[in-house]
Amino acid sequence: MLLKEYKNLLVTKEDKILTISINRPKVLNALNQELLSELKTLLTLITDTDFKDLRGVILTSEGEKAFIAGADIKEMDGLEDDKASDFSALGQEVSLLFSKVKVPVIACVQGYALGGGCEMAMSADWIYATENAIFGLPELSLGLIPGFGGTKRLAQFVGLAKAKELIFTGGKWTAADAYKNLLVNKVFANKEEMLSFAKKQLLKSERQSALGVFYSKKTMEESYFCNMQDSMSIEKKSFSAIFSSKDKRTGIKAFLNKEKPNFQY
Ligand code: DAK
Repeated sequence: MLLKEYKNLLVTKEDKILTISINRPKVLNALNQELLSELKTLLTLITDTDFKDLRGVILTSEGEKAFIAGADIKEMDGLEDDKASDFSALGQEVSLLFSKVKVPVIACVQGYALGGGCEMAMSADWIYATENAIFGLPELSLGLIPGFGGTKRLAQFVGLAKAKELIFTGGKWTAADAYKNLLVNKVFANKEEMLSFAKKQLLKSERQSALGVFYSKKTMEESYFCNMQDSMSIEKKSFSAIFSSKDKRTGIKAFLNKEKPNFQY
């Protein structure tokens, strides 16, 4: 079901890891509405997929030069003013769907991640990059502003002042800058090393309770912008939910018996 043919995406699955590769390399993987609609369809299917079949998702792209060079500027040129809100809504919907996926999602970035591309990367749970990666939100140079959640998410990753500086000045960050500013978790010499490390990290969750990963992600997403008291309430709700699970009994019993847990939720 997940592995059906898409015009603008390559989707593969190995060891319960699903890899989504954006596939419009001739235009540096620019995001047009057709591609975003395909991503929406695929991510909706993924959010309904159980941990038994899926332990992690990698978002990457085809071609050496770019992860995604932004929203498709040629398509935007022909976009009527009253359709801008639909376009923004579609991009935002796609970016929000990543947070609903029950397993970790890692963006693996090589080359340009600009505008909507940087915003898509920031929609993942975390970002890895190759040394040649370039990040930026250059929308202001086109007379626009970021429209797929970038004004919020960049500040979430790097803090408000750094985010304002990058957006207002149209600056570009190398992978090293992005790592220093906490936008990127780790930098790699090449794509193969990056993908192989991402897979290893995702497969570590095989040894964790998948239900624990799901509840941690849900709790962290829901509580990030809440005050401490509301965050505690959200955590308490998730904690109570997992406390009555089979995984909790399995994990505690295995520890007490000095055995390896075999989590099945
Ligand atoms: N859209 C469409 N085509 C693109 C593209 C893009 N974003 N980026 C590159 N291409 C195409 C080029 O036109 C070229 O096509 P051909 O001429 O060969 O047909 C091909 O990809 C190769 O690109 P270049 O020849 O330009 O390659 P270079 O190595 O010389 O330069 C570059 C690479 C990444 C520096 C350059 O291509 C570039 O500056 N690209 C644009 C980057 C950019 O400005 N990105 C931000 C896009 S704006 C909103 C919703 C969303 C957004 C905003 C508002 N609402 C509805 C409110 C989001 C906006 C954006 O993302």
